[in-house]
Amino acid sequence: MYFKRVIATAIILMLGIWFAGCTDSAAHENENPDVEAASERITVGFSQLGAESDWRSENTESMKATFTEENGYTLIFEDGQQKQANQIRAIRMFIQQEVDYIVLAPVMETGWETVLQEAKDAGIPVIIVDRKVDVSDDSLFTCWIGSDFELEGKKAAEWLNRYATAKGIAPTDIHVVNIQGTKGSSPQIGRTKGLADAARANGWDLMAEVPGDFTQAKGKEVMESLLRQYADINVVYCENDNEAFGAIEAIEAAGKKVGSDITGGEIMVISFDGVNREAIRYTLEGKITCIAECNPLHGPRVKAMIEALETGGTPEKFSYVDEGIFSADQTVDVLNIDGTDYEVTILTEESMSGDDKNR
Ligand code: GYE
Repeated sequence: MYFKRVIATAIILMLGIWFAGCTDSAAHENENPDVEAASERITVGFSQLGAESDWRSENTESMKATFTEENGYTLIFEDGQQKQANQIRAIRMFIQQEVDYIVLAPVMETGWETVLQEAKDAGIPVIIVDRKVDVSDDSLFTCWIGSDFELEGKKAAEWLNRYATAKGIAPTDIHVVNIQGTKGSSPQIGRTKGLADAARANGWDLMAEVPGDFTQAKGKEVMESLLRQYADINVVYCENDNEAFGAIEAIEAAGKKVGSDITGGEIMVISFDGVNREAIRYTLEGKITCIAECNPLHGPRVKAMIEALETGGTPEKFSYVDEGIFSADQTVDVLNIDGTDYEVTILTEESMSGDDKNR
């Protein structure tokens, strides 16, 4: 009996010591600064649409460089690989993980109602970045930051209009094809409209509009087939620089020349973005005649929105980034669009030398 009691007491004592050790180590864990910092960090789930272009790489980089642990964030990054279904899956995962904010760069405008409603029901604010979502109820997202894509398109088209007028080129002598971006995405919709409206207003021959998915490979493929179909193309309007790189390859492989002498047999390349060195180099060489800028550096802008929300503020529902237009050709120095003047930045070797940034 006694012996049994001694054993029981010993077991109880041992359990007691073990339990104390556990609580002790748990208490220590809470004192661990890393664990504490992690619980204080803001968790952001970012659904990026893919990695189709240089613009997209810069955009991803900007987000990753902003939402760092040093800045007080835990970033969960998901690449949608151009598929809306992947993005929807990522958002549902973020909801399950109970992130503090969801940031969505949507591949296309439509089809988001259900999943955004789910995020709203879970009480998670959603910030839309870059492209827009087309939803009937604006309360399904907190705010949006990006570019005015139609204005970009208007700038590029007005540049062509001013150039043609200055050179005495008749509108009917402009035979333009449009290599569009991803169908149904905001930049495609806006940039396509910018050109189509200008073609109608000015009387240009807009021969074809074909999607090139914002990639170099597709840009090349589309241009090859357009060159086979139409002999008199003298302007190609590419809805981003990567498509322009592909189109230039196709034009040169077909034995034709890219450049601004469109009544002398050259094919003028007009493009969008202007975010990497190659695009700027091509512009200085006259291979790309004009680029309407599209700025991808949204990380700090999204962070400012989150900071405002954290302190009880209300960011603007829609915030547009200011953007320019670049050319190495000096024919057009200013554009007027809807009553506002936009100066053309004339790129020169001198102005670009010593610029070791990506643009
Ligand atoms: O112009 C293009 C990219 O949505 C603004 O997507 C963005 C566009 C950009 O792939 O290069």
